[in-house]
This record gives sequence, structure tokens and C-alpha cells, in this order.
Amino acid sequence: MKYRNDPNIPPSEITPEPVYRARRQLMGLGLASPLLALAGCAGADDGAAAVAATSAGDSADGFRAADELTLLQDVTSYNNFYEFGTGKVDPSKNAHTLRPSPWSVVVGGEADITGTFTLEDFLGGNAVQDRIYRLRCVEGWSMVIPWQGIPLGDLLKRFKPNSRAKYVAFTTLADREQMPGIRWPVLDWPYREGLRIDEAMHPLSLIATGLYGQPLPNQNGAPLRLVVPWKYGFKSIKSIVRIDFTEDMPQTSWNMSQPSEYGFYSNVNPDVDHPRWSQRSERRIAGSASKLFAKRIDTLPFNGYANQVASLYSDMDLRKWF
Ligand SMILES: Nc1nc2c(c(=O)[nH]1)N[C@H]1C(S)=C(S)[C@@H](COP(=O)(O)O)O[C@H]1N2
Ligand SMILES: [Mo]
Repeated sequence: MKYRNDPNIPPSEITPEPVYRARRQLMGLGLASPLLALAGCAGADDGAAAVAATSAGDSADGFRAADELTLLQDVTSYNNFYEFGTGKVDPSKNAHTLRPSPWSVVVGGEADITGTFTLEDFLGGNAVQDRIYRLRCVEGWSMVIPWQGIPLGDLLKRFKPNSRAKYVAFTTLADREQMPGIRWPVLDWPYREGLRIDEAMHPLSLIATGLYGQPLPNQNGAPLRLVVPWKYGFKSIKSIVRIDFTEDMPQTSWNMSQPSEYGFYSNVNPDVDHPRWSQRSERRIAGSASKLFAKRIDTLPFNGYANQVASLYSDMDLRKWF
């Protein structure tokens, strides 16, 4: 596929701002207390006047967002991956110690087929697909990323989940040797996330193995990570080593850390403020504009994927089930 942006902007143009930002955030929040959950939520972005967001040009299935892409340089240097540090540039500096190959994935719980699978066996020869998804961090910034991957549902079906499988739980690697951030009790490691089974089976839910036509960079969750574009970014768990089908709603790291701030569903919802900041708008990091001056746009319900996913929640009060 053809990418609409030239990812080769000189590093000199993009480096200072994220460094500045990361420092500012760490200072502002008092790094002295790593237990304080700064995590996927290191303070809200506030900013300039709102302009309308649009999902008008998206493909009908939601697989290809029409929005301007985020530069590869920004996708790989402004990350949340707390296992490698809590600063935005920490994962790009530290994740070289992750060894994404060889890799295996444990599949367990309520399914006919369970066990430990090599990455190749887990992916099972499914054709890799191209997707362009918006990803909206709960902190108030967003990106538009061209992913390569396999629909999660296509992978899960092969393990034949049984009728008790109501949820799917995901676990990230937690290896002190490969992940320097694990020594800090910022979150209750390993990082855990979960989806309801119908959410997991939705065609938009993707297991990404690459971006911008290259293997997934370590800082973006090599060798395989979840991408659920209608939910806040923290649901998109990286470097997955374990998947369990469960009858009960699984525990998730952010919900365990701050249950009043992070619910299980975490659907992008401009009508439900985070307790510490508004979720009405977002800073869109896209194109060659400096991240510092990234334009502020309105946040859309379900991150602009309402046409595709709102029916999953038709009988739910989304203020209660945030
Ligand atoms: N294991 C793990 N997965 C994670 C995180 C993390 O800290 N650890 N951060 C989450 C958050 S808060 C966001 S916004 C996205 C960021 O993905 P990106 O860095 O590829 O843009 O990853 C999510 N997945
Ligand atoms: Mo996030």
C-alpha cells in the first residue's frame, strides 16, 4: 500500500519537543512517587481552539481511516510502554533490550484447543491485512497509524472457545531482564487487558504484527500487540505472551490501579470526562507539524467508529460502564 506521508523528516525537527514534553510531565507530576498512577494518564493535554474531527472519508468497514497519517518518526518515538519507562521517549530509547524472536504465546482457559504456541503457529498462516486506524490515548493525544496484522477474531476462532468463554484476557511479557521499567511498581505487572468476547471477535479488533510495512518496532509492542481503535489506547496491549478465554470479566492493569478513572470498557467517549480532565477534544499528532503545535480536534464517540461498533453497546448505560 502507498503511504501518503514522507516518514523521512529530519530527526532534528522532531526530537526536542517530546523530550521537553516528557520532562515537563515528569516534573509536573512528581516522579518521586512512582506508585502514583501517572501511567497511561500523565496529565491531560490542554490546548488551542477545537476544530471539527471527521470520520466522513473512512471506508465503510472502518478499516481505512481517511485522516492524515502520523509520521513514522512520531509513531516510534512518542510511546506509552511503561515496561520501558514512563517517559514518552523512554520506550524508543530502552526497548532495544526486548527480544521479540523467538516468541511464544500461551492460550488457555475456556477453549477446546489450549497450549503454548510458537508465534508462527499462533498466527497460523493467516494473511496479513492492511489497516489505517486512529488511536486515541486517554491522555488526550491521538495518532493515525498504518498497521499490518490479522483480525483478532480470525486467530481466536481457531482455538474453539467454548460456551463459557465470555471474555478474553491478554497478558504482556514481564521480564526484568528485558524490560527495565518492571523494577518500578508503576503498575501491577504483568500488564493485563481484556475484552468482552464479542468485542474481541469484532472485525475492527486487530492483532498487529507490523506498521508502515515493517515489522512492529519493539517500542510499539513487538512481535504482536492488540489494536482496538474505538477504545482508549491503553486497551491496545503490547508484546502479548498469554491469551485466556474466561467466564468472568478479567482484571486489567489500569482498572486495578485506578478503578474510578479507568473502567473495563474504556470506549472513547467525549461525553464522559476522565475524573481529572475533559475527554471532549484531542491533540492530533499527524503530518509534519510539530507535536507541540499539533492541532486540537473534537473527539468523536467511539473514536469515530460508532457506525461499526455502537451496536455492541446498545443495551448499556455507557456512563456507568465507562
Ligand atoms: N504492555 C503495555 N501495553 C501498552 C502500554 C503499556 O504501558 N504497556 N501502554 C498503552 C497505552 S497507554 C497506549 S496509548 C498505547 C500506545 O501505543 P503506541 O506507543 O504504539 O502508540 O499502548 C498501550 N499498550
Ligand atoms: Mo494511552
